[in-house]
Amino acid sequence: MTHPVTAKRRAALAAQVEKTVLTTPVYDIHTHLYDPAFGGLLLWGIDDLLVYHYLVAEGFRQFDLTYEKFWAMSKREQADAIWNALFIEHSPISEACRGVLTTLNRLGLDVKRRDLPALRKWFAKWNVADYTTHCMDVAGVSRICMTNSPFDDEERVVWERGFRRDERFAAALRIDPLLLSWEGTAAPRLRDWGYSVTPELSEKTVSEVRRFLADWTRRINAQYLMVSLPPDFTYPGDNVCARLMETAVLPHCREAGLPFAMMPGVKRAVNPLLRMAGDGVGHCDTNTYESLIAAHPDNQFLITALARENQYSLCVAARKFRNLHLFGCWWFTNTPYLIEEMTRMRLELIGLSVTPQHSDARVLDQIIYKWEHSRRIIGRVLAEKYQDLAATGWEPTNAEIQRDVQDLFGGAFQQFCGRQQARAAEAPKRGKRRA
Ligand code: FIX
Ligand code: ZN
Repeated sequence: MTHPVTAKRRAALAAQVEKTVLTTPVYDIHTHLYDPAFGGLLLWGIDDLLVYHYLVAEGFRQFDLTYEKFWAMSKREQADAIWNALFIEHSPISEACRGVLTTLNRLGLDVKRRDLPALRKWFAKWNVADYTTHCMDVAGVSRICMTNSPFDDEERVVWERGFRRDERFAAALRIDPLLLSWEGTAAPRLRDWGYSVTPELSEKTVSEVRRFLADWTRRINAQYLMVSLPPDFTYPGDNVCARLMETAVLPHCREAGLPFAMMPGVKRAVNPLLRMAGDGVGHCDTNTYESLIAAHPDNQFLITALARENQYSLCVAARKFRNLHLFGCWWFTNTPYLIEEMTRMRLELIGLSVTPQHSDARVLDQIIYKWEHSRRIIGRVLAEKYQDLAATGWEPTNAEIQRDVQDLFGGAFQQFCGRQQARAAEAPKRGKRRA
């Protein structure tokens, strides 16, 4: 029996899905935002929006300026240069430019006047506490996960001093220097901080690295550990990164009941003259990640890959490994065309066991545009999927749609994290039974 879906029913389904995705609160699981207690580390406002490194990279394609001249400018001067080059002298159609306009528009500002001084005036009347709440309300974001690195000197002192946590901000322990620059950076720093480590990964050193991870996990109440990886990282392999992962990071994650998030495919400093805007992309070997995940069935892994070329094989890997959870459209893939492609591919291959987006916001206000743009795309793709189901006679109820969207916007992620916690809670009991 066929179930022809009338145009009216298709439209009603699309409207219901759109309403649900636009109103369901989001847990933004990876950002570079900070609890307001971190003071100046939490960026916000028009100048920070304009000097976002995505726009710096685009600005240099139009500027008549040397790198040195641009970097010698004040933040306000850099913002002026970017505004002129990308908004006044050309139409701001790139995703990062459009994002600034969506943000301003949703904040109730008039963008058509193209009046940067007036915009600055509007932002100047806010204080950070009220503005944080306002942005989270406008964006529909209920919880924000930070990226927290003990190797960042400005950030570390705040943790060490202690402060009252804003419960809307969760923490993630970022460990790139530990895994990617052990001898040059991490080992000497750990020694300075009282961990008795040597460049060689002796048993004592590994146990001290675990003590360091445990101390910081506890101090920041980390929800997961995280690293970004170059495209050529290999596992198994005789490299320090793989050895530290195996001997210290993954055992620590099992013990602490936390997933390990990996972000493969970033080539740091392809053009160092661009500073933070100078990183590039390379595709990674999915075999490495399959081998790592297969060798550690008791760990839970989160992955977001930078290269478009890796998205399909990672979806297939996620079908093979229940301890792998894919998340987000990271950085250069956080563009409408690729979000739509990736979301469709993921929903078709792994259904709702995925977190289709994170914002990666570096400036608070960006959560407004990043979520608005992604919600609409996710809604479109999801509506199409429900319409396909309706054609079989399977009518999704409003409650089912709501449940599914909640899963996509943080629920599935939290269930996935919960499994590692459950394993950690079980482990001592298992040990006792064996003894
Ligand atoms: O490594 C990361 O977490 C990246 O997201 C950043 O390094 C990058 O600069 C960024 O902001 C991408 O969106
Ligand atoms: Zn990031």
